[in-house]
Amino acid sequence: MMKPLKIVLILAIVGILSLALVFYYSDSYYSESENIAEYEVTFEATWSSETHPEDFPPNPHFSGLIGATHNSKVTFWEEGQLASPGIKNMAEKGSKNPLNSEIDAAIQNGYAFTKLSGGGIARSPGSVSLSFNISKDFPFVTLVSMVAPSPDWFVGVSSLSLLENNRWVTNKVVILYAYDAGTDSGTTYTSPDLPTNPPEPINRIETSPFLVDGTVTPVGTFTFTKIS
Ligand SMILES: [Ca+2]
Repeated sequence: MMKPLKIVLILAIVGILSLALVFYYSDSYYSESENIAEYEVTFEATWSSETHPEDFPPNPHFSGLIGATHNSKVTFWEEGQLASPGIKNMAEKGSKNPLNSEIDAAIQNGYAFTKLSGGGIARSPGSVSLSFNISKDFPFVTLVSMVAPSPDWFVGVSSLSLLENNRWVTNKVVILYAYDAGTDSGTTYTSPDLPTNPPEPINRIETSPFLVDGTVTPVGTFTFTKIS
């Protein structure tokens, strides 16, 4: 017969071990399931003749969304930096190429995880959504669309982190202002092509036609929502 004290001791050890096991597995299960998240982003365009009356074009639209999830080793565009060929073509023509190739190269080099490619907005105001996967090793999202028609104007986010304190954000709203890619010097929506030579750094447009009654007026929002 074992002494009651011994039995209690054994039971206590077994109890602690199984508790530790449960914690170990629930922790790894948690990390596993949370390593990759799925998000939906909705581009809500508000740009209209009411918000931006000056020279407002008759066919206001936005080109197809294009972007990537990536790590900090790659930047596809940044205010104050020159536009890549991909950003130039997106901003001037609404083309996804060669930005597509720049993203593919980043994926091949291990700097990007997923490519985001979706529809545009055929007529602004309007909205469009797309969903994508993102990983904790690649927690940044870059996503752009051309303000069209325009010389080289676009909206988007660059290296926006969806991870805060190692947790996925459930909802994030980004107010979108128009940027100038610095590659065409036209000053109105429908200006003829006028290449900027040499190119200038990307900058937020704080003048006409986005300066409305003394306020730089946004053209829409991106809303990122975690769906799983
Ligand atoms: Ca320009």
